[in-house]
Amino acid sequence: MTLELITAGESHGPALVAIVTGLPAGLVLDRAAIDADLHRRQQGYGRSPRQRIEQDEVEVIAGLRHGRTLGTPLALVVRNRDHANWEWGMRPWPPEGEPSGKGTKTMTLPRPGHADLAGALKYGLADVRDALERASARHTAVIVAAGAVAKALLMEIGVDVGGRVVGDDLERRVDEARAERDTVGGVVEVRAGGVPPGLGSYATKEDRLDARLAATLMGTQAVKGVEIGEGFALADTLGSNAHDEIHRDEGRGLYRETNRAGGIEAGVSNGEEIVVRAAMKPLPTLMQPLASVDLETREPGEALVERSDTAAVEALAVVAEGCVAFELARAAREKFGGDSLADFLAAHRTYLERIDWQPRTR
Ligand code: EPS
Repeated sequence: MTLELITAGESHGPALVAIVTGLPAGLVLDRAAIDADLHRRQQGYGRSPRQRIEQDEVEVIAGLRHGRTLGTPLALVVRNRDHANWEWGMRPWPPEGEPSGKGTKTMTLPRPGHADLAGALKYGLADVRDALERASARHTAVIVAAGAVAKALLMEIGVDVGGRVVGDDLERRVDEARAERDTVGGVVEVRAGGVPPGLGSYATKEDRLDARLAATLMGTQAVKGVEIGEGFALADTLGSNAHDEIHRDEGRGLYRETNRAGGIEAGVSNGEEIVVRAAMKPLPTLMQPLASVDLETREPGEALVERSDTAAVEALAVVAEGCVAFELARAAREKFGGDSLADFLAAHRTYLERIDWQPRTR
């Protein structure tokens, strides 16, 4: 038993779609909780005017009845309100009539750092819009919706996941960058408490929980680095200072005083808090464009300029939280299985009875 996620949707197309398979039957979902996460993702400092157009909310079109999962594929939809302004330009079928609205001009000047050039070459596209639409971080809205569903499942076994921006001077950096018509990146951190030891496995690379968390975060737009626990700093540390000594007392069972491993050893959760960080590069759509080449004329030019964010780091904190939650929920489904929520919870309870460990909160 595992949890899978497949998504579809373009930034200015009609909607984003996520299908989640492998949920147990009987999980209660709270629409307001999913919408609250969608709202949080939109609130960050430095976002573009696009966020005033979108007011993301989830629609569920399959897999749920009266607020409870059926154990069948769950289909989530988040509509793009901005599509109304792109109706001709992003119409799925060949448009008739005079071009109108946005997205009607062929874009041939790729932005360094976005998908434009790689996508145009790879797929043989004359209009880089055909690449950037799917590559856009607008996609993260539906990732957050799926993550909120995963968090509901994790809450049932006492696992709590939270993301935040690392560093407190983000607003100043955003203001400075905006004044220079530039963009900034940043670092986010996700912590998960209450994760039992034994999620993931060292059996294969694909099973390793740290590899899976790294992959889901690295698969998120603009992420260029991921570390688990003390990550890169461990490379400069002696072994005697790098590992987390094992202790035991009657109240807590087995525990560690330190958590340099970020809650994962050998690709398996060890019962301590999961700590993972992701580094986001500055966004590639610049109001002072970088050098590019016109793909049609092959002449030098300036990269295309269009409405964009100055920063989306606060949004990434919410997205990364959803990504980590989904991966932890997937690992929990693998470990505890069960067609119904009751079966899943019973397997979790039996396991906790067997091991010498007490849940820790974040
Ligand atoms: C994005 C470009 C901008 C962002 C978008 C991600 O879109 P637009 O060109 O429509 O202004 O606003 O992010 C979102 C729409 C969102 O909801 O997060 C990009 O190129 O990745």
